[in-house]
Amino acid sequence: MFVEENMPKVAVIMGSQSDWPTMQETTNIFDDLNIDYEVHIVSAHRTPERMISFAQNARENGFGIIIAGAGGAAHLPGMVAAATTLPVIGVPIQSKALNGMDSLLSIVQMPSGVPVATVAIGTAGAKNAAYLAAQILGVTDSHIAQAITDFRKQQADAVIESEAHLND
Ligand code: RP5
Repeated sequence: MFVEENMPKVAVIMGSQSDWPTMQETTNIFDDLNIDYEVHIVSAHRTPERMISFAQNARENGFGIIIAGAGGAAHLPGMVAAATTLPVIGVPIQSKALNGMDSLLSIVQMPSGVPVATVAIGTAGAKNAAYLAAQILGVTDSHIAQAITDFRKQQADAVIESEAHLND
């Protein structure tokens, strides 16, 4: 894997092991793009001290961006954002009871001054969290910027290809 010198890692954190099937969509993309990351389970409600400690030490531990997935009363992304000035991307997990609307509203409606970049509910959001983080890193890392450009081209080509099959 090519990792640029001093390139910050991305933290992929989630409130519960049950969030992992969704958040694995994020790490799959980082694997494809050769982006360095760590995964941690950090619960806002069950391990609050661990959450604050993680957020407060994230920068000195080499992280540049935090992606936080949580469901239901999804307080993790907002509380982590409150305890760090690193950019935080929030992924609303698709909950069983309310289909993720609870997660979305818990994450998105932050008070001014403490932003969380909130993506879509569920797997689309988990994937877009990875692409958004990559695009942020791509501002200063030309290899990652090129990898995103290549991905966008493949994606566009796949659309054209899918249309061609309709006329077979
Ligand atoms: C949140 O509560 C987690 O992010 C998870 O989405 C939700 C349910 O957690 P479990 O009861 O499945 O551990 O903290």
